[in-house]
Amino acid sequence: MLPLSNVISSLALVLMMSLVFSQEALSHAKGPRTSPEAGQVLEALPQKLEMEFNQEVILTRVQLVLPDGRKVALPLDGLERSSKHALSLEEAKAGKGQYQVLWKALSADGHPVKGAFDFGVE
Ligand SMILES: [Cu+2]
Repeated sequence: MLPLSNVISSLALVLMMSLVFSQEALSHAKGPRTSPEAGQVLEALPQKLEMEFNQEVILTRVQLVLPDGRKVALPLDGLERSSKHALSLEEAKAGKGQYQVLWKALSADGHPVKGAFDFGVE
């Protein structure tokens, strides 16, 4: 017969493994693929910023840092849960230079995710 401590450690191992696998199944959002892409140089600011994640997310904040350093909060699409978001850049026209996007989102697993990338207009 197995000593009780062995049984307990086996049970603990099984429990840990199941936690690891459930985390995998519900892992948080990766990406996003964006348009404009990171590092892209454009001739003009596009009308929309597009972001595509590997799962549905809720965007909680997206800011654009303009070439002159001003930060503009982009209007969000409500609290829509989607893997694809397209935000208007109409309010952010600021000519040539380097732009930075700072974004925050809520993953399907409830974890906040965030990122930043740059693109240029020449
Ligand atoms: Cu997560």
